[in-house]
Amino acid sequence: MAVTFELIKRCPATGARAGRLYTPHGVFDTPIFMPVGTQATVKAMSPHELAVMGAGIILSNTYHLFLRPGHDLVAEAGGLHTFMQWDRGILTDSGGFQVFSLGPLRKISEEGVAFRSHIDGSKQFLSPEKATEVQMALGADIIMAFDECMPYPADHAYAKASTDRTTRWAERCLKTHNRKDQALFGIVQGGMHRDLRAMSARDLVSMGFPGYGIGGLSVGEPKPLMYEMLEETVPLLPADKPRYLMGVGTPDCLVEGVMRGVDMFDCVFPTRVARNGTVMTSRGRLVLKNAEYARDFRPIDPDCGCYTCSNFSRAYIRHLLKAEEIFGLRLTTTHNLHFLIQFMRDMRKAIIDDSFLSFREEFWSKYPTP
Ligand code: PRF
Ligand code: ZN
Repeated sequence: MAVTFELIKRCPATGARAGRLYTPHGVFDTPIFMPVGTQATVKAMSPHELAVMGAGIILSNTYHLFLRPGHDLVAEAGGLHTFMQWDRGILTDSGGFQVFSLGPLRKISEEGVAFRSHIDGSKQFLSPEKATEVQMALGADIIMAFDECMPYPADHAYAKASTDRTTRWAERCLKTHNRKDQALFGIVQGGMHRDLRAMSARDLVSMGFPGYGIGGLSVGEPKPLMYEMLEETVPLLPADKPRYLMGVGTPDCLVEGVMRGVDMFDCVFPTRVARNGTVMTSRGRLVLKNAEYARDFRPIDPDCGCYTCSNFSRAYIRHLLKAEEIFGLRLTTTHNLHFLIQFMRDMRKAIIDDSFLSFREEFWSKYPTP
């Protein structure tokens, strides 16, 4: 098996778990946050910098790499790891989310999704078979089934039809997939309907995937509803397989997701907001361009050990951002990624030390209510 999961510790009071993911490109502790490298680069960071801050797996996107530079070219380069010079883990998302974000540019059928490229307007088609072939060519350690991430809200009838189709698509992905050094994860959908979440989880589990994505959440619904859907889904997934909550990565959702038994997360949030000067701390976000930081010579977060916080002040970084110097966004991105990676390490340690609930309590005592 290409990718295996070892469950190391379960929190006695909650669903939280500490585990370890074994891949052909290294062994990674869970819970884990995966930085997003959509176009075969985590924006503004070198692979060396990512490794230094302790990133284990990064996420990249089938949709983008299929359109540009093309999966054939990446395969010719020796695969995505060689092409981008990242020798740790890579997970590719299937395109099932990006394609559905295109709105009027796409048309869904049982066969797959026809869409127009956001780059040149050319006509394109992705199906479960094609998305799987593209991901086999890219060569990530973990690849995702081609699914539909339905819009929110979606009524029960639409959600049922969509979820059943996602399940049929997952079967087609499984049939197409033949790389033994790569794991294919199924993706649970079901909209915001408890019965459909449970149905989706049961149907996918019966197909025996080596791991499960939980999709269709964090699509505009209130957070308590997302937590409720997690509570409906996660207990139905096998305890000895990793669970990955797709597209979620703010500190509050990470704590609440881990408490409900999620092992893996990804989100563009920390890298995207960093590039507009927003940084994360244990007390919430700071918008560094605000005037209040002009003469603030403290680090972003005095408790953070990242390169940025070990060397530079809020006032200096604010100056760089105001002057539109590239180094400013490299510093904010470095901090945000380090912050989340360290946050996951701290949570894992708390789970292992049987202190996860007090970790969560302390987190919420400092963090502003969203
Ligand atoms: N499906 C896929 N990728 C995703 C999602 C999904 O539902 C989400 C939902 N938050 C993020 N990324 N394939
Ligand atoms: Zn920092």
